[in-house]
Amino acid sequence: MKLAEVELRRVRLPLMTPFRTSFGVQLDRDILLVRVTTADGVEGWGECVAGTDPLYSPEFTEGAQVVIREHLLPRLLATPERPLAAHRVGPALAAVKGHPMAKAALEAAVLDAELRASGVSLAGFLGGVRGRVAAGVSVGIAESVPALLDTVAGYLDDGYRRVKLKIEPGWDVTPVAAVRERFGDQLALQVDANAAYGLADARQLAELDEFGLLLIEQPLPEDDLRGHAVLARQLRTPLCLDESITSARAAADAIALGACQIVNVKAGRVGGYLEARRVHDVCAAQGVPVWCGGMLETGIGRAANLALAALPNFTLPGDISASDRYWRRDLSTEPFVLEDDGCIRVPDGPGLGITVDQDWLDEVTTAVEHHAP
Ligand code: NPQ
Ligand code: MG
Repeated sequence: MKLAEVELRRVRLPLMTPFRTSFGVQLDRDILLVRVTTADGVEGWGECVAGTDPLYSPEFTEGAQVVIREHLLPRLLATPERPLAAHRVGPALAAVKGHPMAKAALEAAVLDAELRASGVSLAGFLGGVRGRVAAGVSVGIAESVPALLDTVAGYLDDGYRRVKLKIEPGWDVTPVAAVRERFGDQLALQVDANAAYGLADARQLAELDEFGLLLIEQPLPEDDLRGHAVLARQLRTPLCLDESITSARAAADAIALGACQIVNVKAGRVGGYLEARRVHDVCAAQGVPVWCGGMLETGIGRAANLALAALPNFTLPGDISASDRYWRRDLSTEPFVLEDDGCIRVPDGPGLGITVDQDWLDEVTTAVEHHAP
C-alpha cells in the first residue's frame, strides 16, 4: 500500500448531554481524525480518542496533533518498507515514547485503508466470532439521586443491557444503593472511579460489596498496581483496570500481581487495535474476561470498537452505546442503533464497514491540514 496523502482534521461535536466523571465535565468533543489516502485512491479513517484536556490520561487533542505532525508522520512516511502495511506502523513509531492515542489513530487509518483495499472487514481481520455485541451505557455523575434514577430509567427503556455508574468520593454507595433499590437485582451494574480513590478508602469501597456489582473499575491511580492488588484482597467485588492497562505487558503484570480480575480494553490507551488484540489474547490465556471500553467516540471509532468487541474473550457488555447516546447526528451515514435485545451489529463491510457522512463532517470541521510523503 502506498500512501498518497494524510489528512488531519479537527471536529467539534456537542454531546447530547453533559458527561461528568471524577476528573471533569465534558460538554462537547473536540476530536482529531486521521484520513489516509492511498495511491490507488482508497481511504482509511482513524479517530484519536484523546480529550480536549489531559485529565483522563496525559494526552490531549492539540498535543496529539502536534505529535502526529512533527514526530509520527515523518517516521511513518520515511519507513523504508514499502508498501506500508498496518503491522509496520507500531514498529515504525516505537522510538517515540508514549502518545499511544496519537499512534493508535494513525495505525487505525492505515489498517482501515489496507482492509478496504483487500475487501476484508476489521472484525474478520482481528478474529471476531460474533456479528452482534451487547451494548452497555456509561452514566455520568448526576446532580442528584432522583436525576440519576431518571437517566438510568431512560437508558433501560432504550434497551441497554448493562449500566456503569461513574463514582467519586461522596458519590458512591448512595447512588449505587438507590439504583439497585429502584431497578432490582437483575440489573447488570458496575462502577468506574477513574482513579479517584486511595487505599485509605478501602473500607468505603468495601461497602459496595453488598450491591452485587459486576466489577469496580480503576479505583486507584494508574501507577498503583500494588495498591490494587492489596485492595482486591479486601473486596468481594472483582476489580477491573482501565487507566493502568497501557499495553499487553502491563495487562500480564497486573494479572500476575493480582491487581485485577477483569480488564477494560481500549485501543487508544494501548497504542492501537493490534496491541488491543494482544491485550485480549494475554487475558484470554490467563482466564481473565475483558470488555471494550469507550471514549465518547464518533461512529468512526465506535465501528472499530465493535469489531474489537467481536473477539471471543469479550464476554462482558462494553461501553459501546448507540449513536444517539452521544450525538444528535453521528459521523457515519448509518447511525449505530440498539436492536430489540440490546445488541449492536458489528459492521461486516471492508475495513471499518461504515461510510463517513462527508457533508456533516465538513459542517462540524474546525481545521484541516494535509501532508504528503
Ligand atoms: C472510562 N469512558 O471508561 C472513560 C472515561 C472517559 C465511557 O466512561 C474525553 C476524553 C472524554 C476522555 C469521556 C467512559 C472522555 C474521556 C470519558 C474519558 O473511564
Ligand atoms: Mg474507565
